[in-house]
Parts: sequence; C-alpha cells; structure tokens
Amino acid sequence: MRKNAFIFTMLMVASSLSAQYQLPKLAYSYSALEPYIDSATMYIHYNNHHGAYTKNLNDALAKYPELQKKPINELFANMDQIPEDIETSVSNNGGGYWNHEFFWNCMSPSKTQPSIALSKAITENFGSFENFKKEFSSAASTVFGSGWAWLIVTDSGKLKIVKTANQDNPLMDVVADKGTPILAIDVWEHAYYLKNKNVRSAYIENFWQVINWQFVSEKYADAVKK
Ligand code: MN3
Repeated sequence: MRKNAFIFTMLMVASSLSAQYQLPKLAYSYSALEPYIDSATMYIHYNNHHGAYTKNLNDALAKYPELQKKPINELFANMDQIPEDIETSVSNNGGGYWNHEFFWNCMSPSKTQPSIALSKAITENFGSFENFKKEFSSAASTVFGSGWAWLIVTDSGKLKIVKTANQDNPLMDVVADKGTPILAIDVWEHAYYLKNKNVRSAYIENFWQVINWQFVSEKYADAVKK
C-alpha cells in the first residue's frame, strides 16, 4: 500500500504540473470514519476513483485551454457549450471530480448538529427531521444503478431531495432538478461494496452517523443568501 501510494503521489504531481485540477486534500484520515465507513473503501475511493476523475478531467480539458481557465461551476452551467468530443468526459470526470470533493466534506468524524436555520427549514419542508431522514434515505436507496442523492436549495429557496445518474450533479444545466447542493451521498457500488456488499441500505444508515452538519449548515446559509 505504501509503495503504491508513493508511486501514485508522484504520478499525480507529474500530471498536475500543467493541469488545473488537483486531487483535493482529505480533511481527515482514511480510518477517521470507522466503523461507519471503512478505511479500505476510503483509501480506494479517494485515491483511485477520485484520483482518476481528476486526472481524466485534466486530460479532457488539455486540448481546450480556454475551458481549462473557467471555473468548473461555469462549465456545469453551460454544458451545451462544451465541445462534443469532450462533453461526456466533462460530465463524467468533471462531475466525479466535483462531487467527490463535496461528498468528503459532507462527512466528518466529529459529531455536529444542523444549525437552527437549517433545522427550521428541514421541519418546514419535510414536516420533521425524522421524515426528512426517511425521504433522503429512500431517495438514496432507489437510485437505479450508479448515481447520487442530494439535498438541494432550489431557485425559490426551498429544500428539495433529488437524484442524479452517474456523475451528474444539480449544478449541471442538463439535469432535471437543478439547484445548489448542500448534502450528497454517493451510492455507486464502489462507495460501499467492500464493507456492505450489496446492502446499500446499511451503508446509507451508516452515512447518517458521519454527516458533517456544520458543513451542510454553512452550504445552506450560503445558498439562501444568493
Ligand atoms: Mn464515488
């Protein structure tokens, strides 16, 4: 593992010299979310999966310096302006790059609580926190195949639970339910198969134990300010 990690790091350093996007640092160790999220899954998910999305995004954009310079949110908001030959790569790898950084930030080994403003919004939109938990878990368990479940703030400032396929996200203008993400769960099998095998519901239940409510509350505050 150590030798591989070293080689991987050197490869990332080499490829990042001319590249805009770099694998963002994790705020906690691979084992920090144990026993809810296991360290083997964290290691592979972060280094291999997130690492590959980052590298492939840079490779796709290498041909188009003008796109390389744009903030990724701008690319997501104007997917029809992406050249056809890299359109799929930008949604898969650009999405994979952004979604995973967001997802790591949605989790924390520290116990946190939703802010008063977010708690109030959850009760207003979903009736109760328990009901919100039920609806979010149900969305996450019913994503067919690979994808994500999200809690977003819509343009009208409402909270909404939505799902996306593959690495699409609610910032992309091509998805059905657009908005500002404030919470996400990755329900690709690579996110849970090592620990939970085919039992996605066990993984979802564990996710509730590690949600970084401080981060989610900050995202909520930013989104309603807009
Ligand atoms: Mn993933």
